Amino acid sequence: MNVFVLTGAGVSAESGLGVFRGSGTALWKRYDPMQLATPEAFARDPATVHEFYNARRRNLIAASPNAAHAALVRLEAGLAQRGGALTLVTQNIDDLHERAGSSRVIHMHGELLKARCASCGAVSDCQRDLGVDSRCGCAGALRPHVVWFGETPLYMDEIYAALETADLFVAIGTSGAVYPAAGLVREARMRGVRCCELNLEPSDNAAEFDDRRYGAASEIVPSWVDVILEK
Ligand code: BV8
Ligand code: ZN
Repeated sequence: MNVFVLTGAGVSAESGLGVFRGSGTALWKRYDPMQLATPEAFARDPATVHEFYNARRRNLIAASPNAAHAALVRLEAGLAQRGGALTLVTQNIDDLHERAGSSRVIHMHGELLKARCASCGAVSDCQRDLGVDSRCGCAGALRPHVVWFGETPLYMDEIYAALETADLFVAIGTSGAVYPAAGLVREARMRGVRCCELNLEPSDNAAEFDDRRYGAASEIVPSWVDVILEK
């Protein structure tokens, strides 16, 4: 059985990372991601955008994966033992899936712990604060390696290819508000794939799902994985 999982900010919420919509932590009251996660904001006020990502990077480094991340590691191993596979696509820019032990994570919106050079495009690991003076070896300016609104998501060809072989599509902890990520469930349905939503509350595209389970990810994801692996 091949399972395609798409995660959003809700899967990292119980690890203390902010969600974009709904009740947020203090960090999100100070900054509006919709205003700052754009190339225009970065061009206009790079120092503030760097500060926004520096605060999230520090928060992430101090955070830990939760039971939902761990359950997806168990799912990956369990499917492989049965000759199947897990494709894990995330909208999140955190590395909590990797730190929990997931072996292949497709970050369609980039990664907070990486930086990209505006001149040569080189992507490098980044655990420290970035600023307007941060430079690449080629002397180009560094920006967070994340996909901002208006920019093209990463790995889309690989993502659509994985949908071709999926037996089940599961969205976890996402509001279904951001495209093209929110359009993936419809792509799955058009291919006749069964779709399931695991979230705290109904997402904007809840009607597109065949099954829907609501609750905190750290509770409903482990119990859902138990059901999948018992089948
Ligand atoms: C693009 C990185 C062209 C930066 C992010 C139609 C088609 C195509 C594009 C558009 C379109 N309409 C509009 C657009 C433009 C735009 C868009 O979608 N705008 C929205 C606002 C309408 N899209 C883009 O610009 C994208 N680029 O379209 O390029 C293109 C198109 C197709 C193919 C090629 C090219 C780029 C979008 C990427 C932006 N970057 N992140 C950063 O992180 O700072 S998006 C950012 O917001 C996140 O990455 C994430 O994707 C999104 C937030 O969504 P969620 O993850 O769902 O998080 P959210 O807070 O919304 O929801 C959390 C959910 O969890 C909630 O439902 C909550 O109830 C639940 N929850 C909370 N706690 C828990 C929980 N669940 C379980 N347990 C809990 N404890
Ligand atoms: Zn460079």
